[in-house]
Amino acid sequence: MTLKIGVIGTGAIGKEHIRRITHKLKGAQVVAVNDVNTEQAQAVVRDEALQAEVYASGVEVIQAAEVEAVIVTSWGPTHEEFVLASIAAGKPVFCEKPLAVTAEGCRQIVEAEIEAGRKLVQVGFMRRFDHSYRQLKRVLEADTIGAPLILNCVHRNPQSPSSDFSGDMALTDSCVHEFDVLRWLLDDDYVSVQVIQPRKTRLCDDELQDPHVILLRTRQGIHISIESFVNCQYGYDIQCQVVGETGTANLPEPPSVPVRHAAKLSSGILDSWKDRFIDAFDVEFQEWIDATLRGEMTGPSAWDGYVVAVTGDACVKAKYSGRIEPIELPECPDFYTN
Ligand code: NAI
Ligand code: NAD
Ligand code: ISE
Repeated sequence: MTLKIGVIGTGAIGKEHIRRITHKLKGAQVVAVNDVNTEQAQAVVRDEALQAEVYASGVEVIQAAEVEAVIVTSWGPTHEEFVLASIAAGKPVFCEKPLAVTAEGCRQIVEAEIEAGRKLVQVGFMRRFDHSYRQLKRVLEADTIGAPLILNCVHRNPQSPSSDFSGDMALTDSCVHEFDVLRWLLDDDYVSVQVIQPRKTRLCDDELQDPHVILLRTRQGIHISIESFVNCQYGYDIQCQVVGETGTANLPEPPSVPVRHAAKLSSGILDSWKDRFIDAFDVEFQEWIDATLRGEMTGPSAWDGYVVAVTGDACVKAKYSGRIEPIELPECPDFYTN
């Protein structure tokens, strides 16, 4: 069986996902694409030799008869409309993060999905599929270092991730990956947050505060510190250390050959999320394709997207109030606990 997919948004990550589905993974074919930049959509069809129709709008992709499932990789502010339209069409939809740019938008998606009566939405939180995060989770589940007490995390990009990266996107668009993967890792939820604005780097847009330090507290009382530094210059660097009662556990570093040369010992650091999470994206999409063909939805849900958006909103509030702000979530609906 082959899952026939429509892709909306053929920019950086849309192209990456189209290539992996077409050339690496099994069980799916891209049959329809759209981008507001039509030439870009046409170029990807030509360059990847796709047998796919270029549609004039995202909604036409969703409604196309040959499209059985949808991938949304357009800019964040467009996601809500396309996810709601996919639910209305009864089609499974994989949406890159963020699910919507406001918590209210995510809540509407949650309500529409519950109303539709079956799980259709998966959010692109690929770190849950990353081998190194899965290894770290196994160490915690085996109780090797006792109960987790403190997490020290780092999310650094060499430069701002996109040309439209502005305002509080470090909190609402970039650290969303930590917000998702850490509650998954700990099987916990957040209760409060404080955001610290350290001395600002000179090597970024004048408007942008960079770096930030985000301090989260969980229901179990675990203290999490996330340094977000999106213009660190030297590379793409993701770190996570868990301090437990009887030891510590670190997220494994991506493998790199240690080189001894010219009186130096060195090893490489990656420079993009594309390479750091290349295997995670492959696993994420193969699992999504397989589950969708079985009529299931097993990955990060619309509820997970909503929780992350509520956390992002609380971060923004805490940044400007300078205070510790509560993170208040309604009870998770039964629909998402089964
Ligand atoms: P991009 O700017 O390279 O691509 C976005 C594409 O969407 C552009 O080609 C744009 O023309 C198109 N687009 C915008 N509005 C549209 C609309 N209404 N209809 C159709 N197409 C539209 O951005 P990039 O880096 O590919 O990011 C896309 C999404 O992927 C974002 O939501 C971003 O947050 C997410 N992303 C996720 C990553 C991850 O690690 N999971 C990494 C990078 C991006
Ligand atoms: P991008 O700017 O390269 O691509 C976005 C594309 O969407 C552009 O080609 C744009 O023309 C198109 N687009 C915008 N509005 C559209 C619309 N209404 N209809 C159709 N197309 C539209 O951005 P990107 O880096 O590819 O990011 C896209 C999404 O992927 C974002 O949501 C981003 O957050 C997410 N992303 C996730 C990860 C990750 O690690 N999971 C990494 C990068 C990006
Ligand atoms: C980008 O959009 C991503 O999703 C990357 O994974 C992340 O590391 C980066 O900071 C985001 O902005």
